[in-house]
Amino acid sequence: MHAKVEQVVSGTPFCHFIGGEFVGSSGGRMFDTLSPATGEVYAQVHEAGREEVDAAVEAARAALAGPWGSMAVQQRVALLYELADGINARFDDFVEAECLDTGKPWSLARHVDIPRGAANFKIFADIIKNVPAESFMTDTPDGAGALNYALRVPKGVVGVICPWNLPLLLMTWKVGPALACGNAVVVKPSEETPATATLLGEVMNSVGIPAGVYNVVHGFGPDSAGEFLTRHPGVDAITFTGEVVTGTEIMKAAAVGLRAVSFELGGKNAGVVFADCDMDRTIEDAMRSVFANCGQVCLGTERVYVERPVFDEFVDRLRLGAENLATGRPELATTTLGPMISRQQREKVLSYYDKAREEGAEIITGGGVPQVPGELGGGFWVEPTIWTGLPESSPVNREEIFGPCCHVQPFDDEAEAVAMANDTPYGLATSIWTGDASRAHRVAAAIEVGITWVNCWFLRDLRTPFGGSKQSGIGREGGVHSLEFYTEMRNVCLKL
Ligand code: NAD
Ligand code: 6OD
Repeated sequence: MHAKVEQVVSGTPFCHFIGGEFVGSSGGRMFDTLSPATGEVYAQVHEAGREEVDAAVEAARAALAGPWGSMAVQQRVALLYELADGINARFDDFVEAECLDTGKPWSLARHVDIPRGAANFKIFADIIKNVPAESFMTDTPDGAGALNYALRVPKGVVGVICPWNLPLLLMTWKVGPALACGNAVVVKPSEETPATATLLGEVMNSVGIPAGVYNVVHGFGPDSAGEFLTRHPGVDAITFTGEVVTGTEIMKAAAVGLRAVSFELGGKNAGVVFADCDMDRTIEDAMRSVFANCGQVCLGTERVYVERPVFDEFVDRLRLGAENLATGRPELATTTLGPMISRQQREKVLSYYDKAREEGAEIITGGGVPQVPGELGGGFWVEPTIWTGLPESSPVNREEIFGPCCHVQPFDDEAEAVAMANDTPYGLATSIWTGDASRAHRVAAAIEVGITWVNCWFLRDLRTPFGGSKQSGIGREGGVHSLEFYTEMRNVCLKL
């Protein structure tokens, strides 16, 4: 066990969190979790079997039948505020835990992951507090009338299946609204990133969230905790963030018992740069959208279309930016690029680097593995990479790579750019950079994605609908849209 982990997350190895207690697996099954920055095992984790998943679902159900189920909304809201404050009170612990698990630079976790982890509780506490009730006065033949009003009730036990790229942020993005709406949850964090979900259990207890409201079971997907949870008949709804193929499996599991699903899936997002853009700002945004979190962001840009007159300038400036990124120890302020999450993910990304080379891409920069000295030598590093010259039909341009890389392609007019941006089975996000507001509106309306950013990237207002079109997802979360998923409406008709 890494010395730091013992200070940050109590309980070694990492335990499940069930019914307010940290518990191990009955058979003692464990798996290793690695530090992506060094490639070394840094902790062990209990792997849940059916028994632990059953216990977690039972604990969640018991919580709904207990004080949590009858708690006044104001009290729930107050607890969610305390939870957010509890995360902030242990801010540095969360940063360390997240960075041990992912290898991402501390600066990123400090500015994005952990603040959003806390904000996800406050925003949905505010939304549930202010949601209007729906009611209608109805005419009746006798003239007396009737009052129709809708009750908003929790769905029940929600299964939350999480990915590894933004572990706390994406988990609380689901747990926040689920709890605000009065549900109880069973979370299955990614096997790659068990730490912050476990740590959150400590905060839940410290602020007095009733036992069983938040449960965590660790493990893998198929024939492990993920599958046991999504197939469990005691789970009323499933919210999932991850790959399309996994979503397909989870949808089959959810079909049994006709459980509702909300899916946030992969992307192959386009960035469109028009010649009239503010190039300084565009390069700054494009650098983030391609390389932030080492390209492991579902909203990241892997295809960039640039209007021909500024193509060379854009490519050259993006290259300069990429070459200035610095790998290094996550805690150093000078580190701006972390590793891939795992050896497997690194192999996947490098296979696209090979493919691009074989297909004759012009490699603007990168394309390999950087020299990283010392204890980081065993980490899962790859070079930030930019290509041009590949056809749109290349797998490099069609498949989600999820690495620090992009292909840049020139275009000659707006219609061509829109057609290329839309030529994908995915539909998650697009960024447009232009100085022409009319063009921005026109292009945004024509692009088939859930989110279009104009002259920015990953600028989030948590009240807005969030989700993917085409194969990038099912449903929308965010603001009142989350309430639609995490609650059920029941109508009452009262004859006057
Ligand atoms: P993944 O699909 O491999 O795994 C996600 C989770 O599903 C993990 O917890 C895993 O253990 C679990 N799982 C795997 N198989 C399962 C099964 N059969 N039943 C139940 N659970 C199962 O995804 P990942 O590699 O962790 O994350 C990267 C992917 O997630 C990328 O495709 C990325 O685009 C996508 N993603 C999308 C969004 C979004 O908002 N649209 C956000 C983040 C990540
Ligand atoms: O910001 C969010 O709410 C969100 N779901 C971001 C997803 C990022 C994907 O990696």
